[in-house]
Amino acid sequence: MVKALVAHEPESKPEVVEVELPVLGPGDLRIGLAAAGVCHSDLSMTNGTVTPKFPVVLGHEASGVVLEVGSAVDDIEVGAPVVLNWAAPCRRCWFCLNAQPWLCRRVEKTVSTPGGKLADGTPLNLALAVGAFAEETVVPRWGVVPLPPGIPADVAALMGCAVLTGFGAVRNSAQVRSGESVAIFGLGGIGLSALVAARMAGAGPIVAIDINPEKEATARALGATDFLLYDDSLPKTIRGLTERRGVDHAFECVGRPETIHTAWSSARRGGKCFVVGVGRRDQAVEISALELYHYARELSGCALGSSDPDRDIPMYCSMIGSGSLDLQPLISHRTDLDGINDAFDRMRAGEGLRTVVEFDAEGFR
Ligand code: PAD
Ligand code: ZN
Repeated sequence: MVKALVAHEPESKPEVVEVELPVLGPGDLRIGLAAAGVCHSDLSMTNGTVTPKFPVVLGHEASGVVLEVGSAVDDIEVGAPVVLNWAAPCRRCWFCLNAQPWLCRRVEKTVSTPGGKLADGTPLNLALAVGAFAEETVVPRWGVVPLPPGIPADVAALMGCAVLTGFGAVRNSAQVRSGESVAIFGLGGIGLSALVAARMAGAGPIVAIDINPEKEATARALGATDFLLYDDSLPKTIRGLTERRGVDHAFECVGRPETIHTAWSSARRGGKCFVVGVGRRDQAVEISALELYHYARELSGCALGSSDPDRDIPMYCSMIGSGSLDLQPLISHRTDLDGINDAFDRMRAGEGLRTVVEFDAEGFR
C-alpha cells in the first residue's frame, strides 16, 4: 500500500488515503515519485471542468525513479530517473503518422485509466494514465521519458506538463520569432513557461497579464516588458503598446470565455490567438461575425504546446544542462501530499506560482 491523493467523486475535496498499486504488467514500470507539480488541470478534475472516472488518483506532472521493470521491457533499468508522460503518442494513429503526435487518438481518449484499488477493494483510476500524487505509481513503459543524470527532480517534474504546454505553445504552436510582439494572459506555471519561451525567442514587447498584482515582479524578472492587471479594456491598452496594432501572438493561459475573448481582441489584424487554457464545456466564447472577418485573426486551440515529449524533454534537459533554461523561478511553494488542497486554494485565488510536491526521492539522481 502507498499513500495517494484521491478524489472520490466530482466536486468533493480530495483526501490522502492508502491505496493498492496496480499489478505490474509485462510492459509496465513501477515508479517511485520524486517530485510532482500541481497543475490547474488537477484542480479542473475536481470541479467538473474535466471529467475523469472516480475515484481517481490525481496528478500528472511529475518526475520519479524506476523501482521495478516489467518482464517485456528491455530498454530501461531499475534506478533510471524519468519524467512521467501523460501525453505519450501511440505513433500509429493518423495524427501521429501525420506529424501531430500531440493530437494522438490515444492521448485524446485518456482522461483517466483504471489502475489499483482503495483499501476496501474499490477499483481506482489514475489521472491521465499517471496518478502522480502518490508515493508510487505503475505506468506503461511508453508513459515515461528517461532523463539524463543531473536534472533536479523539481524542474524535471515541471517538464512533464507546464513546460511542454507553455514553452511549446510559443516555440512549436506559434513559432514566435525575434522582434514579434506577444501578450500572455494568466501567469501560473503554464503562462510563465510561455513567458520564458517568448523571452528566449527574442520577442518584444512581451505583455504579461494577470489579476494578481503580486505577479508583476516575477513576470518582469522572467522577461516581460510590460505587466497589466486584467480588465476588459486591455485590448486598447495593448494596442497602445504596439503602435496601435495589437500583438502578433496572444496566449490565453487561464481557460475562461472572457479572457479568451480579450486575448483574441488583443491580437493585431491578421494576428494569432492561442487558447492554452482549458475551459468548461458549457461556457461559450461569443465573437462578432463582422469582427471575425474584419480582423482576419486566427483563433486556435493549443494542445500540449504542439509538443512531442520524446523529442522535446531531452531538448529542455540540454538547455537546462547548458544553463540557458532556468525553471526554478517558476516554483513558489513546496509541500507534501497533505498540502495539495492548500495549493488548490491558492490556484482558486490566483496566488502563487507552481507548487511542487516533494517525495522521499531516494535513488533519484
Ligand atoms: P494556474 O491556476 O497556476 O494559473 C492561472 C493564472 O491565471 C493565475 O496566475 C491567475 O491569477 C490567472 N488568472 C485568473 N483569472 C485571470 C484573468 N481573468 N485574467 C488574467 N489572469 C487570470 O494555472 P496553470 O498555469 O496550471 O494552467 C493554466 C491553464 O492551462 C488551465 O486552464 C489549465 O487547465 C490549462 C492547461 N492546458 C494544457 C493544454 O494542453 N492546453 C495543459 C495543461 C494545463
Ligand atoms: Zn497539467
